[in-house]
Amino acid sequence: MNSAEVLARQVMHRIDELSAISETPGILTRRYLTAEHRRANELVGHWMSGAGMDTWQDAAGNIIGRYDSAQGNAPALIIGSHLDTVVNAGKFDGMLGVLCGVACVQALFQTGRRLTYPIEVIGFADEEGVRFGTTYLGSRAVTGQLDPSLFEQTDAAGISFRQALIDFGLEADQIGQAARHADDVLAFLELHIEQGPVLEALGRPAGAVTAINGQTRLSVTITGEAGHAGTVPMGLRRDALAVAAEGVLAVERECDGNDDVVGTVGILRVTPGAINVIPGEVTFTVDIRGKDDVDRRNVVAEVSRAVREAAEQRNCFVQISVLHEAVSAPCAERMIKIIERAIATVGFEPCRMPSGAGHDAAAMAELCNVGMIFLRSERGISHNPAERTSEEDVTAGINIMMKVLDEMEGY
Ligand code: HGY
Ligand code: MN
Ligand code: MN
Repeated sequence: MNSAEVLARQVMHRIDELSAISETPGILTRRYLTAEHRRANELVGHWMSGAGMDTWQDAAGNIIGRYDSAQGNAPALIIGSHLDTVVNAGKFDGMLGVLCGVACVQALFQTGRRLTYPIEVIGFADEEGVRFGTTYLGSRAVTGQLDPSLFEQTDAAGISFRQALIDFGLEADQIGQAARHADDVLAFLELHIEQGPVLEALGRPAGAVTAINGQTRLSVTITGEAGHAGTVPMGLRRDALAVAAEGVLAVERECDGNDDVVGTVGILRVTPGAINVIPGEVTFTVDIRGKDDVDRRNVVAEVSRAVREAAEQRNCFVQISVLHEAVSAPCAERMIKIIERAIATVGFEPCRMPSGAGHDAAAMAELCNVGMIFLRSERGISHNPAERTSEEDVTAGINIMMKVLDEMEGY
């Protein structure tokens, strides 16, 4: 086995070890600022130290390893991805990018090689936004873009982001210490699984990402009136779930009508939730993505209008709040070209593709040039325990990333 193959084998074993750290035994769920987040940081920090890096946890709960350069303190290349997961997640989403970054630094360390620039590997603390609904909290702390109003956002148990930081041993008022200055950053590089079927359909292990689609996340609350399922005539009902149903179909209808926009209702909660009670209140989430921000915002406006119209027809109230909005983020042409050349040098046909999924690179694009390497997802499956990338493709990813590091010396 050559060194990349040895490192890939180690990455696969580490993926298994890291994915065993979960809030729920038997499935993988690891949310921001939980005890499992802390354990994951400790384990990844240990691996970073073993790769010759100085390590620390920043004021937002990101775990960071730094491998210094041969000379002075030149701007650092940041390699990163996230360590938090969705509910019942796959084990490659986010973690693979962090562990491949550690593997590449380990390859340099084991051969005593120092580059002309320092490398920092960051395990971002919260990309998925599962706990507080808004994403990129870790990477936005690094770019200095965190809106202080987010600290009052609460999780499903009613714990605020502010309190969760305190419980984790951090302070909301000090999160600004995690922010980096653009002058200290050469660029940001993220390796991530594609989470879709395109590379597999092309028969390629890797691709260069051109842009990360913009996204809007909404929380919609419909308030009607709970009532007896047997006695209230249909015309006198204020059925909140009937309104929500119209909303779910509006998301599907408005996105169906636009090739570049996708929409999902991932969570829907009915109160009081009894078989013989007319639903009095329903809360559901909407996730709308698109590469064109104007298209995406038009779809959001159309969905909002349809929900309000359905509510009016049923004498219900609607509250629509924007949990999160991220504009579409382009990858830097120079980084795309370097990644394409690296893919070709390693022996594969390069290709370019947009990312329908959000990534920390979208947040980091506010601070510096970003580039993303996509690796093939088997059957295009992700956000699902069946999510998988082969060891062979991980070997290709490590070889590609090493070639990118070589080229970044001239960036
Ligand atoms: O939701 C996403 O696009 C990403 O997995 N956070
Ligand atoms: Mn994800
Ligand atoms: Mn991800």
